[in-house]
Amino acid sequence: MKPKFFFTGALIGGVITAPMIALMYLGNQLFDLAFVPFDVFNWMARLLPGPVITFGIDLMIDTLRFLGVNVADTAKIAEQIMAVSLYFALGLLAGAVFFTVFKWQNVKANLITGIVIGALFGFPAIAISIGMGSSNLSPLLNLVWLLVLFLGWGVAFTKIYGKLSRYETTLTIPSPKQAEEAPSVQKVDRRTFLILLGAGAATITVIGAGLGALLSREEEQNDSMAHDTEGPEGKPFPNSDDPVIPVPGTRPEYTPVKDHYQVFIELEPTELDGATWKLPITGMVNNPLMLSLDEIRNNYEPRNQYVTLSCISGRIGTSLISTTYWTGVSVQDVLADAEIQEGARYLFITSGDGFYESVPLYLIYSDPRIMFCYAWDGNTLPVGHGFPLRIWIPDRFGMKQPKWITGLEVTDTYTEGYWVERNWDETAQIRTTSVIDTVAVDHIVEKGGQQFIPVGGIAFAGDRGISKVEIRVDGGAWEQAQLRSPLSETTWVIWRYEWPFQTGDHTFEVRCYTAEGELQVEESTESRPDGATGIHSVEETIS
Ligand SMILES: Nc1nc2c(c(=O)[nH]1)N[C@H]1C(S)=C(S)[C@@H](COP(=O)(O)O)O[C@H]1N2
Ligand SMILES: [Mo]
Repeated sequence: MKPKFFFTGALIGGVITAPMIALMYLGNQLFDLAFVPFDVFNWMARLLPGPVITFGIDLMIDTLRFLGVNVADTAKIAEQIMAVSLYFALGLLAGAVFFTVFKWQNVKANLITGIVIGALFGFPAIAISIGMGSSNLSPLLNLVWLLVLFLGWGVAFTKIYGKLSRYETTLTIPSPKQAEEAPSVQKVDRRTFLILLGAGAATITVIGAGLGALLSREEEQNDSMAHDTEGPEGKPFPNSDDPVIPVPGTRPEYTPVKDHYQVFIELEPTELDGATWKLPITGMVNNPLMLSLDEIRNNYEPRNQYVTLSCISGRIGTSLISTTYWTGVSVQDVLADAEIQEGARYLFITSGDGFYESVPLYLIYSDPRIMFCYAWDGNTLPVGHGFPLRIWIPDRFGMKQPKWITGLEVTDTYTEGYWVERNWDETAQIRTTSVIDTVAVDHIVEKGGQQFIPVGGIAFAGDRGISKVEIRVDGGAWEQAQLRSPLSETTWVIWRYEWPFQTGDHTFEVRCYTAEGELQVEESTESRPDGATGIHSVEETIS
């Protein structure tokens, strides 16, 4: 076996796998056909043990941060690039292995061998992809489409293999006569063939991927136009007449839905069909239920709540925190209907993407605000945020709150949630935190002949309220900021502080207290396992 065969095979594998990926992508964007690279990646992520995944994610995030990339925006894209690269590498490997075996065994390249290797490469991939069920089309349609692609891959492979072998034999053992007559012709032919092949593959890849990208951009634009930034249901915000105005440069108090941070375990949000979706409530209940989305909306009293949601993996000053208006029904009401049996202790929630979490029943009984949410900002819950149903639990990080709920089981046994199993904190209570969003050097205010620079940001303590925010500059004394009344008792608080102007390099720091007067943890800790702590600071040169 020569390494040369291996490399030639890998090259062929690459030349035919790239257009195949592009065609899959195009099929996915046009018709929602399966995109195998993501399915294989998601499948591996489910199979691999939690700590390996966590390590991989941490490594990726650290690499991105090191490169100075905004992690919130790009972590998913980096993961998706990894998924496509992995699949491409599998294509190279398959090409290399098949080529080497063909050469070694002197296999005849014909339609049959093409179909056989297409099937060998394709069947595991097709089984995984259809098994993951990421496409909403019928499995049969996907099967036919993927068979065409993979058998096409196999046949293309044997065609190229056959051609190359022919050139090789005519070139390596030329009869004297042939060599005299047409050496250059054959050489040009082989080169021309390779160039044509490369050009053909590149063309299909670029056109397929380009069209797909165009289509997906259009989709995004449509998405963002569906939601606007005004108050929900056309009503004014409850704090609209508060005299404390956010400093320019402070993040929006009410996050436009399209800008709400998103976190999910798979490569893409999970799409569930709202028309056929039903919520089964099973286990230790006297009256098992099977609720449609309409039944949930119509049979229970709706509840509305302004909510700030945040992710436990964010560092101090993270952008993985957002605020919107949640509508749903009290979990207490739904469980009352199901008639919980004595001795039951947990509500085990499963999700369409394989996510799961246990919620203690005592917590649900203690807080009627805990809701099954079906609308955000007055509109149907967006796909990326858990359509058709998600749970909200006040004062808990997002990791405890499944989206895309597909099942509820009332039980007396405890099962660790998806992220708890992966070494994150079991309770995951919100960490009291405060952030400086802006030192507004371009918005100097004058009062009584003195100039001030306004400084602004947020403070958040779950549902425990914020009583005080303090700022200090260059390690001086802590000074009290003004607080704007929040949208609700479960959102962040916007604060502002006016600092007597001084030129030079300055360090601004912020800290806050809960309603009960508890100071946030000032010591710096990592987000794992129970949420980052520490003081947020900003450096600014003022001239
Ligand atoms: N089914 C499901 N629910 C989930 C997750 C997930 O990956 N799958 N991620 C959780 C995490 S870690 C967070 S921070 C929140 C994020 O919700 P959002 O994407 O709507 O902001 O969803 C939570 N619920
Ligand atoms: Mo999260």
